[in-house]
Amino acid sequence: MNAPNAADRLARADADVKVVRTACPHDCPDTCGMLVTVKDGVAVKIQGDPSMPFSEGTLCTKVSHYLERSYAPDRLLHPLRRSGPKGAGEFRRVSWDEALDEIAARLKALAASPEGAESILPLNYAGTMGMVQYSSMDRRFFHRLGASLLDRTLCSSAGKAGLKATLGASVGMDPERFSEARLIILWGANPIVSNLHLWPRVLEAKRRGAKVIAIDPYRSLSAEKCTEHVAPLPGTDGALALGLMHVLVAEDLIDRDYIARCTLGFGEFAERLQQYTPEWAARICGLRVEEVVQLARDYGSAKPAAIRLNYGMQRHAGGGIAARTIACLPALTGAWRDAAGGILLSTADFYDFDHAALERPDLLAGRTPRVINHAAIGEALTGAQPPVRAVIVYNNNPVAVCPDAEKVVAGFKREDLFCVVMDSFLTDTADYADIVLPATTQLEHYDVHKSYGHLYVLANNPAIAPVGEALPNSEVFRRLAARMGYDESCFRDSDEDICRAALGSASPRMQGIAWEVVKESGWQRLRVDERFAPFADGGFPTPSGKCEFYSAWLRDQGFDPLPFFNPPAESAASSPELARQYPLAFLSPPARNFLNSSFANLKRFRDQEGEPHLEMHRDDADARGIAGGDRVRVFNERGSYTLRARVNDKPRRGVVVAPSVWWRKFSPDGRNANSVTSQRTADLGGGATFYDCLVEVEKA
Ligand SMILES: Nc1nc2c(c(=O)[nH]1)N[C@H]1C(S)=C(S)[C@@H](COP(=O)(O)OP(=O)(O)OC[C@H]3O[C@@H](n4cnc5c(=O)[nH]c(N)nc54)[C@H](O)[C@@H]3O)O[C@H]1N2
Ligand SMILES: Nc1nc2c(c(=O)[nH]1)N[C@H]1C(S)=C(S)[C@@H](COP(=O)(O)OP(=O)(O)OC[C@H]3O[C@@H](n4cnc5c(=O)[nH]c(N)nc54)[C@H](O)[C@@H]3O)O[C@H]1N2
Ligand SMILES: [Mo]
Repeated sequence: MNAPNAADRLARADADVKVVRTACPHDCPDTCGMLVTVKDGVAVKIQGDPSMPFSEGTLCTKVSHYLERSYAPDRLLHPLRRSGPKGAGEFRRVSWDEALDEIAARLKALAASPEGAESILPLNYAGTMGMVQYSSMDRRFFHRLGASLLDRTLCSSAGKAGLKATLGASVGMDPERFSEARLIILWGANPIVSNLHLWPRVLEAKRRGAKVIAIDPYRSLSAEKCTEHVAPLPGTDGALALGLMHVLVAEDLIDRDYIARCTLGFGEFAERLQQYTPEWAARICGLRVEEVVQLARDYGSAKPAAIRLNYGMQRHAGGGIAARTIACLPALTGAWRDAAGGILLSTADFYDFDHAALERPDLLAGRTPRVINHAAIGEALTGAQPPVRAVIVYNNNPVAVCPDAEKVVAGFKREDLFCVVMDSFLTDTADYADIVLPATTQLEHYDVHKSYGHLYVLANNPAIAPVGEALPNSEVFRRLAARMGYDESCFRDSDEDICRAALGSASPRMQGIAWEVVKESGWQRLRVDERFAPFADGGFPTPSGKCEFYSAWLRDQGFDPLPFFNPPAESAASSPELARQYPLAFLSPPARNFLNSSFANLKRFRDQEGEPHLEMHRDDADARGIAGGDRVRVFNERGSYTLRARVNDKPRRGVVVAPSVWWRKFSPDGRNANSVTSQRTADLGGGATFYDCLVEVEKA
């Protein structure tokens, strides 16, 4: 049990005041523990739970104002029915019964039609990452219905598949050990913005003398504060890793004992590496040869060395193989031997939550519905056969966040598409809905959370009653299931039943972690050592149990079983013709004051971000007659949008950066970064390739 903490002290001090243990629901590796103070049924204060070891009582700039989100003046309070043209955002109030009766009738009719239930598509992602509201009653409902399945590829699936090839699963080093590392590489990672609670650990390591190196085409807020910044061309990280490994082997900076005991395929791999000289890597990456060699020597000689890889680098056509290649590094040098060494992209697969109990895929009863890729939803909504006739959108704002937005909008505009959007706000997507259903925020429902950036299970207790007539996703699907006549008992589970089911696995790491306990304490660490060094002696979750330089899993899918360089689809080297027309690489990474498109509707956060802006290198701006403060138009064959130029030399030459994701309706010309991004998918996992995107920029 956790020691008595601020929650208990506060509660004792004032008997009328209740302090509720909650968890941050957002799609962020930090999954913070939070305390919400409630007075007379109103949440009056939100703070980090000081007892929670990873987030240590601090919240980010966004979630420290979460109460403003829950009580926002533009919260949706009632179900709505469309009264104007699609996209106009004109609605009239209806009752829950009216809304749900109509949805059930439409779904029943589609399921009974010749096209069947596959004409229905759930569109949901990670607006909340709690198991109850993200993947439980909803999945059961759609499995029972036999709807099309959604492949959720918007964020991490290429990198996940890359890790699976090399390490066996989405597993990595414990972020709490970063403070003890002697060298830290922030590889396509900007923790000050997107992984805030790792940052104090990076600073602590730096204070103790560690070198901290950022690898990023953009001098991000974090890169600015590192000891060194290496800025490769976007999408060339795999080549950089191969060049580093060439030097490590050539200069014998490798751990032969670890390699012999804990890795597979070193002989063939070492032979392959011979061709990837530092000269070759430097040419591909647009770096100096000395930069590559020095980085290899730094990495090979500092012990322990920790790599924080983030998902930015895998949003490219070659992103999956790149992540797989980079993940080979710590096994080559034996960095895994130490708890403060290794690589961290995700910790998600250390959690053995019972997903089958949550999602009940058995309700498909042998049916195998088609699978639709979330990253190519524009294509699916405009061209799939048989057509998609109905979409149920929740935890997702596809019109703002999916690539090739003009195609996405064309899909959502279809008069014959029945569209339901469940959200707390009238998003860019909700404007196209036939029926809008008001959703609870994290203060108003139960949930249980894992994390992809630490090793704790967290509970979320409801702090306040739902605002207006809002309902949790789970309750909406419970009520819809009843209307559809689904009588399996799982459709009557309460939210707490679902939390219990999530934690029901018998796996050793889940021992002693039970809903009744975590609900009281707010958090519990997985059953792993305090100084968790997961692969100190191998034991990787791969088929061989070793770190796989040679992957039979990739070979069986028709890929090269050894690491290789898979170039981006849009770059001067890989598509010179295209690059002559559109010479600038366009990156649209997370804005500090938004969480994907969440929070971007609230004035406080928009004010903090200023306005949609494009950061440019002076040479690129000069060549186009652009000065800081000018309105500029970013365009390519897919679309265009306008924003304000900031000439600051933070992106490397040839790269432009537009912090995202702004809502279209809060942008100058009603469009955003995704007007230019593409639906092309990555080499592995069907992943989205938001940052593999060439554009031209001109003065507007
Ligand atoms: N404040 C805030 N926090 C967030 C989010 C947010 O929107 N706002 N989003 C959350 C989500 S959904 C996710 S997935 C996570 C992680 O989100 P990520 O998208 O990984 O974001 P960052 O960690 O900011 O890393 C992005 C960095 O990668 C760089 N980059 C882009 N392309 C390349 C490349 O080819 N090579 C290299 N080396 N670097 C490249 C960008 O310039 C940027 O600085 O963050 C989460 N946290
Ligand atoms: N150009 C560009 N596009 C990107 C990215 C980028 O870096 N650049 N990043 C990509 C990445 S990494 C990701 S993860 C995706 C994220 O894409 P999404 O998962 O769609 O994330 P959000 O934009 O935050 O939208 C989530 C929506 O869910 C709603 N929501 C939150 N909680 C609940 C709930 O309990 N119930 C219901 N019904 N709704 C809820 C929120 O109000 C919000 O409108 O975007 C991707 N798109
Ligand atoms: Mo993401």
